[in-house]
Amino acid sequence: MKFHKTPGWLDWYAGPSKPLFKLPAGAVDAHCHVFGPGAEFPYAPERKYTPCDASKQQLYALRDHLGFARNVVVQATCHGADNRAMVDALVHSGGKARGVATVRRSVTDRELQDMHAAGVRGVRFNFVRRLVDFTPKDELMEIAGRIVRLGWHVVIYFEAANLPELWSFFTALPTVVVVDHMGRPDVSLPVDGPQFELFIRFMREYPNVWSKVTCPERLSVTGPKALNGERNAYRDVVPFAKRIVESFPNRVLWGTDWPHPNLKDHMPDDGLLVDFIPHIATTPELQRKLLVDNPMRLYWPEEK
Ligand code: 0GY
Repeated sequence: MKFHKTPGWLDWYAGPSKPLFKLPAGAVDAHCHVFGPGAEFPYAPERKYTPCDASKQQLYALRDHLGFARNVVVQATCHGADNRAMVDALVHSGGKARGVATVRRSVTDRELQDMHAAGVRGVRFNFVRRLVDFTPKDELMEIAGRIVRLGWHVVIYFEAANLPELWSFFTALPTVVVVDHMGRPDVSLPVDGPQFELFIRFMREYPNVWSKVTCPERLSVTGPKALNGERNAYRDVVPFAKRIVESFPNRVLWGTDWPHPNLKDHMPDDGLLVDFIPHIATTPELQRKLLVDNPMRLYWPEEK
């Protein structure tokens, strides 16, 4: 089937630079996606956008170029609950990729077991209105109750302004809960203001809550522009991510978010994104936890 990408949508950056920051051995890109290719894995009829294709081969070439050892491939909303493209990427990774799926109540135990065998270790619940029509909370809680038995976790995606209304649902989840992109704070607000303090409280009071300190390119107002010729893009996001890394060093993950769905203003250079890491995890110990120890504990616990 031929798909035409949503107008205004940028293609992913084809010639990423080599990062100056040398990733620690065994580093995991813990948030990335595959899109299609649409001819092989059609996009879901209920999708809110049509991406450009981004194949598993292209993802794994980027992994090698940047110096990562492994990937966590997260189901993107353009594929709905059809996990075939993501699962195909896992099975062709030589054991170097694990995944996070989207499932509905109708998923069978057999399907869950097959996904587990392929390397899936979590499900994603999405509360970002521009990306999905919401699934009722009782259905999500039922799914969480089933996947916890497989040792999986729940990944949640929401905007900071919606945390108060989602709080009671999130805090009732019986699994490890991983928040995408720090709960999308408004980084033009103070890092110690009420909005971000609520997120910090969420992590402090619930030790099962983890955060991905990802997507400065989505959150930044100052943008990719470097200062003084240094590779210091997305500077306004640094205080937020750094605070989470330093407050909860054992519950943070990092990922590229390649191929960066829904970006219309600029497409990040993934090499520059990697160079964001030492600004938010400033010591080798914090870097090792963020990039190796934490993702390995969550996604490859049998190797720890
Ligand atoms: C991300 C962010 C976005 C999209 C998706 O599944 C998706 O479509 O996650 C977004 O548009 O903010 O994590 O990839």
